[in-house]
Amino acid sequence: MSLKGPNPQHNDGSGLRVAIVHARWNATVIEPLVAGARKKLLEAGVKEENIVTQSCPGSWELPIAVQRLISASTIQSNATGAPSATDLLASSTADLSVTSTASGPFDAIIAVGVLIKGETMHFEYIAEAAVHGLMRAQLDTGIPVILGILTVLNEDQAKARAGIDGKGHNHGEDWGSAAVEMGVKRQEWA
Ligand code: DLZ
Repeated sequence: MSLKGPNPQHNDGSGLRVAIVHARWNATVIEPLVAGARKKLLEAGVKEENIVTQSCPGSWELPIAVQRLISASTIQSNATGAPSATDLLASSTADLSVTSTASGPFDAIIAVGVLIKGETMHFEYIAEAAVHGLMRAQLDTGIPVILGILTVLNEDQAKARAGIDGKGHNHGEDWGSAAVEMGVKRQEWA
């Protein structure tokens, strides 16, 4: 057992539906993080068609994207003929890249963003607001939202936390495992 890290448990994700919502800022770091999360979802048995991936401009937009995605998927699962999560998001959030059209409520959502500290106060404002917004989204809806926002001082730290160039550890993998565990627990605790 390691001193640091989540010490992941094995959970069966075959009955889960999971969304990954990622910001497009710092895309070279975002891409391996999303890939790491997807890898762990698939390894746990989550079906390809039950993984929905969406994007939004930056980390600031993650809370509203997560909230709309949850809300749209719940509406979709409650009303026959209602618009799908994908339809609602496409009309409400800018430039979303849809990689799956599966429908139904989500058991967990992974919000992925990379904030790199610059010379302005943007970093602090966005980080605090996004983290609070994601906490609010999960407590308001009861759908676990996995905090996949890296807050780092420079690009080297960002790369190390995404496992780029074989250095460090890809934190996206931990987020995928956390989503499976919390998705299973959400179903057990329903
Ligand atoms: C504006 C901005 C800055 C300076 N830095 C980042 C960043 O490091 N990571 C990130 O995800 N987004 C950043 N953004 C964009 C904001 O999150 C947001 O998309 C814009 O302010 C538009 O609302």
